[in-house]
Amino acid sequence: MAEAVRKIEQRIKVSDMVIEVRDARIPLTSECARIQELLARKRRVIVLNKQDLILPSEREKWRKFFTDKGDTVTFTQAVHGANIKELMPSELHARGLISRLDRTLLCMIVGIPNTGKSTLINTLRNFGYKDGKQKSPGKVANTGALPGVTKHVSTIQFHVKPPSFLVDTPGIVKMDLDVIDGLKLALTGAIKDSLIDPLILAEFLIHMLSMRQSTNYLTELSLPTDCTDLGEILTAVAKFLIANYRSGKLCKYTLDNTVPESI
Ligand SMILES: Nc1nc2c(ncn2[C@@H]2O[C@H](COP(=O)(O)OP(=O)(O)OP(=O)(O)O)[C@@H](O)[C@H]2O)c(=O)[nH]1
Ligand SMILES: [Mg+2]
Repeated sequence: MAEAVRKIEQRIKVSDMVIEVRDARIPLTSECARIQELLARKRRVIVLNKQDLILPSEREKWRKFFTDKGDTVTFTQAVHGANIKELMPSELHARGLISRLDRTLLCMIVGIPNTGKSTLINTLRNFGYKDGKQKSPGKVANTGALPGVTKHVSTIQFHVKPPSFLVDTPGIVKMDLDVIDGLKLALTGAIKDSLIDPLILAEFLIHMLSMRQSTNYLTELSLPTDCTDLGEILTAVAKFLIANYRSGKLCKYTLDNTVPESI
């Protein structure tokens, strides 16, 4: 990882600008902390991706927060291309993120794991080629639901005129994570599931949902809306499964074998 970070830092220094991709569900915790100092000295747009996973009202609150701080932000849904136009060279120029449109553009994509960096690259490339009236080139960057898919730094063209390139990079994890940040990152898929006990993660989720008074799931489990006890919730889930089996909603399998198994 140290080697990858060193390479990324070198490439940032020679790039025109940086797109830092964060997860819209954790706009602060998903900052690329290990290289923040370097990023603060570059022209940068903070892309808050996975906007589909937060409420529009939250989006506007966070947009104001970043804009008031002087940051340039764009909310995207990379999988479906929402707001991708804001990252095209002409728009980057209009927003003061690049100074010229008559020469080659090199743009670094950085972020913590699993924020959608590679997905964004594929979408930008498709959009960029269409923008230049070129045939859609298809997917080039590997993507996947688990963190750590991209292992190497690679450069990908995404626009023809001006010739524009994106540099895909492996996700950079913060070194000294505190417990709460670790749980938020695990819950949003930025760190591997094998590193955290799912029961601890579920308890954290229950706590967060209760703080946001988002407790419809408890009503569905016939539990009081102030229940925060994981044991009670797991028992209610067990009862829910049994009741749904009995009513035929879960599945319609017979429990007996047609032919008794031979010994
Ligand atoms: N809901 C939602 N999912 C998305 C969005 N963009 C990407 N994803 C999903 O997020 C997961 C991670 O996407 P990647 O593009 O591989 O993420 P990455 O940042 O390149 O990940 P690493 O290479 O592991 O650092 C995939 O399952 C994508 O389909 C989005 O806008 N909304
Ligand atoms: Mg990737």
